Amino acid sequence: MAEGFQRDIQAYLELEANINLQDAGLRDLYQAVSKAAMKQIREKWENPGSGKRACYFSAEFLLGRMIYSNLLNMKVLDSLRELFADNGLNIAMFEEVEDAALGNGGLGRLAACFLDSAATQSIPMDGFGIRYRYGLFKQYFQNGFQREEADGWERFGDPWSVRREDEKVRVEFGDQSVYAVPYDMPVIGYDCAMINTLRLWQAEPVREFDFPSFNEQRYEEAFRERNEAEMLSDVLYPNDDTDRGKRLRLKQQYFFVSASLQCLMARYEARYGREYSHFPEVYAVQLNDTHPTVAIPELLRLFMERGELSYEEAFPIVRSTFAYTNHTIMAEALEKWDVGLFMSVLPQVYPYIVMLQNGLFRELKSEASMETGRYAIIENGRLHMARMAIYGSHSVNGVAELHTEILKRTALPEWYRLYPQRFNNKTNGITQRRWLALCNPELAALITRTIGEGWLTDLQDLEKLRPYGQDSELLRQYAAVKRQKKEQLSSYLQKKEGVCISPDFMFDIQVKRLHEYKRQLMNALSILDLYFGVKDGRVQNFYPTAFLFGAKAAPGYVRAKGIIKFIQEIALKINADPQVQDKMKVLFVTNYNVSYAEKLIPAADVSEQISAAGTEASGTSNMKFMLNGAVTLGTYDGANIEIVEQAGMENNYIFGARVEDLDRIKGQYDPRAIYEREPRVKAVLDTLVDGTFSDGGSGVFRELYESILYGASWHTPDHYYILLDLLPYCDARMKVNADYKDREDFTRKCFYNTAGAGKFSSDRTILQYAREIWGVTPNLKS
Ligand code: PLP
Ligand code: NBG
Repeated sequence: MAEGFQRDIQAYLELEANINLQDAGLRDLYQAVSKAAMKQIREKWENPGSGKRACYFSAEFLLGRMIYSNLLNMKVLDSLRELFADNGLNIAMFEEVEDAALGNGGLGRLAACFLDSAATQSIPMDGFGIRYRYGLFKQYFQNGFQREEADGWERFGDPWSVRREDEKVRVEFGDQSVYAVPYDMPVIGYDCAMINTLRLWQAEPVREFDFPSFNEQRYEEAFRERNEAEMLSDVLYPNDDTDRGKRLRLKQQYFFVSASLQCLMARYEARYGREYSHFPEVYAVQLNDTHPTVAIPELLRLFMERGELSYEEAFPIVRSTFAYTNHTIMAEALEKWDVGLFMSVLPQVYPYIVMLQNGLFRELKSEASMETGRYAIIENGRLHMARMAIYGSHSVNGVAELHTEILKRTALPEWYRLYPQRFNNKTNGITQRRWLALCNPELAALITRTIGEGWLTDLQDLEKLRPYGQDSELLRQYAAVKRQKKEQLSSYLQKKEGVCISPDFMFDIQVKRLHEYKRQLMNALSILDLYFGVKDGRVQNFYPTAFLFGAKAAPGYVRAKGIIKFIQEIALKINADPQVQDKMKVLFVTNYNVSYAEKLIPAADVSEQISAAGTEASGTSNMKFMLNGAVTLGTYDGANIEIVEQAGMENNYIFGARVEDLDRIKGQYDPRAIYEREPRVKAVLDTLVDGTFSDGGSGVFRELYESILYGASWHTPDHYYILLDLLPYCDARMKVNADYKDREDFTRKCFYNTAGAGKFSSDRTILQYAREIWGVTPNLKS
């Protein structure tokens, strides 16, 4: 492949851009390399095989930069590096190309990892979503406050997509009708094991524009239809929980769901006509959270209207088709739609939701003990999407063991009682291609030298590393890799952020969306406690540490933005204090995204995973840190539990209240008592209100202070138990700091984390979905 690939790059440049390799600019090179790669895979891509396919419906795919991972999976990255080097070029130039950030955070990134894993494991699975013109906003800081700007991810074009004009479909709303035009991206498995498709729909007007209005110079009117159509796929909603009640958001959901189902129906009917009973033998549809749940009544509608099936005939087919993944138990993120709004946007779908509700009630009545109220899909003028998702699916899964248990016992116990066999767990995973091979080639090479390259497609192979935990020469090399990644990050930060972070420091990193439950504020308060301790001599022999943060706050989330400002203020103060200069540095990086993650994670010594117990469904950055050899400083929450199970409690730092503890003290939690009792707690919390830091007159620091001590009302102080866990957290932090000084011993802890990460490959996760939910078998011949 490599030779043809190199030839095609040059041919493309000559033909399309009339330029040769040495003289070509970034845009031409990006286009040429990508198109040449597309040519290599075209034939395989066009022949997807005929077996059952899984369809991953997701409003978000946080893909990141595609060029390197595609070339890695095609195994032509090295050959390109050589070709470029021979011509005085460096493939690092493609770092200018924007990430495709068509997702918010964990949920969207999981979808992207699943695509990579399914193609690698030869599982026929296609993704279906929205081709947002603007992905997640770009973040910058002004005087320490987050500001947002539009993210035009297509600045260098989109050579990885193919527009399929002939497969466009109409999508109808109560007040609007639009075209959905598919753009297909190849999803290239490792070593081209399989090439699946990510189909993203773009909204376009049915009429280009209104000519009569145009002639009369009424331009706004002439283009109204176009604007209103394009708006549907214009922008990703920047919340990583739900935008409740937003009409446009509901339209976006129906837009991609309706288009995707029409596409599946057309393919199905080409084979079986309107005999729909075989549908679940051909397609398994996974609903990524409740965002695509309107697919359930929509498919019911299509069967009943097009196939003239009765409800009794159609519903079992629908139910056998869908499976639902829950990604959060946070009440505010469980989608509910106002019935009036829903009816005005989707009048044709609503009657089918009523049918579902009636069907559900009939089922409940036959189970004598069941009381219908707690199950109602339509309740008090609102549609409960999670309830509809559970009723209309044959499988409901959580994303880590603890999370699934909480779903069964606490969040959805009535549903678990009704359908116990439907609930199952699928612990999340990450792709080791992007999150080790690509982002940490130095460690990848060391691992391959030691145990061979099997880990690239079977991460359990990392177990073979374990015996080397006693091999000081290997540990020395492992430590040298970490050092190298820290040096690389350090020079990147110098260039990008203008801040000097010495690679001699310990790197302690918390990167993830900014959310109260993730407790970045607790991290900040604990840094202040250390700072005060170092200054007044309470903390002795402190190993120099760089505290790094990266996070975007939803633009409307005032408290989250206040927390960013607070951390920025702390950074200013500490970084300017000559007394602690050689001990502490604090940095909040700008515009944390997938590509930034690829630089930060391999350089971490400590991975901060400090959510309040029971709130983080799983987490996936925790797995990326682990794989790259950081210890977890975290709570007993989400997948952290499974991480320490694999890597050893003794190789990680778990602190704080557990779910059972919190259940016990619920209702009695009294943060004010802790605040009064513990002078260190009082000292750090008071900095929010005593003038130590400035919130620019916004009042947001006082609001944060009060949210911790009193909550929104007197009855609900701090849902996330920050003061309860603060001192145990500080203690755990000091323990890490002390342990770090024994460099060989600490390196060994890191090493056992890498060695124990095998379980957390998304290859394992996706194989479980395929076998246990979809009944899709890996197609090994392809
Ligand atoms: N945002 C980005 C850019 C990521 O790469 C990831 C996953 O690694 C996440 C968010 C999710 O992070 P977490 O699991 O810590 O919430
Ligand atoms: C997030 C959870 C994370 C989890 C990812 C992927 C949402 C709604 N949920 O803990 O908060 O890792 O989903 O499952 O984004």
